[in-house]
Amino acid sequence: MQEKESKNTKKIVIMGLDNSGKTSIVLCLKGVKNLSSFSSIKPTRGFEINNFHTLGSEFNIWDFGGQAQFREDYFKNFKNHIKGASKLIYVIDIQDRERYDLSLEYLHRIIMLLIKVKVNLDFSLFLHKFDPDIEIIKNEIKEEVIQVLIKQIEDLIPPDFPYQIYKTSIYTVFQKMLI
Ligand SMILES: Nc1nc2c(ncn2[C@@H]2O[C@H](COP(=O)(O)OP(=O)(O)OP(=O)(O)O)[C@@H](O)[C@H]2O)c(=O)[nH]1
Ligand SMILES: [Mg+2]
Repeated sequence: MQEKESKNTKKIVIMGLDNSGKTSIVLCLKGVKNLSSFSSIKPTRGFEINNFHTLGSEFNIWDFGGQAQFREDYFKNFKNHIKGASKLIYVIDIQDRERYDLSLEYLHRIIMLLIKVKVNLDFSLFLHKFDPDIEIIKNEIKEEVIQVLIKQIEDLIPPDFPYQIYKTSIYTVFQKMLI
């Protein structure tokens, strides 16, 4: 889809590892409610721009597919990709414990580049797939696990870099719990 040029358009960038749920989040933000749209999502190849109108504003969401083959490319042209963005959402799949370290490494690279190119944007971290009853269904994802992850995030982000962390899930369409 083409990027719409407008003064009132807000550009939002969404990044994170493959399968973390970025495209599903974009569908939620667009107000898609029918479940079949969610089950037919395919891995995003490269980046896709979604335009939509909500709450009296026009949004362009740049959804950066997270597969390894694409991640390197984004860093080569990072400044252009984030140019004009007012918000960056970084998504971590909390159900994918084996890849927490890889996701934190990707997060760290993004933050270091944001600092280097001196862009001023609102940075949000979504601890995603935080489904209702997660502790019961996924026995291994206990609150301590999340607290350790949050501590690791806090340790890798420089203290003067502002950000917010939210717990999110598409099953609570679409709930953000500020921690
Ligand atoms: N349990 C659970 N699954 C989710 C949630 N959000 C997304 N998923 C599932 O996670 C899988 C990957 O979702 P996508 O939205 O395609 O992930 P992505 O981050 O866009 O992946 P790439 O395009 O490869 O970068 C799909 O099977 C979704 O149904 C959630 O909140 N909870
Ligand atoms: Mg995707």
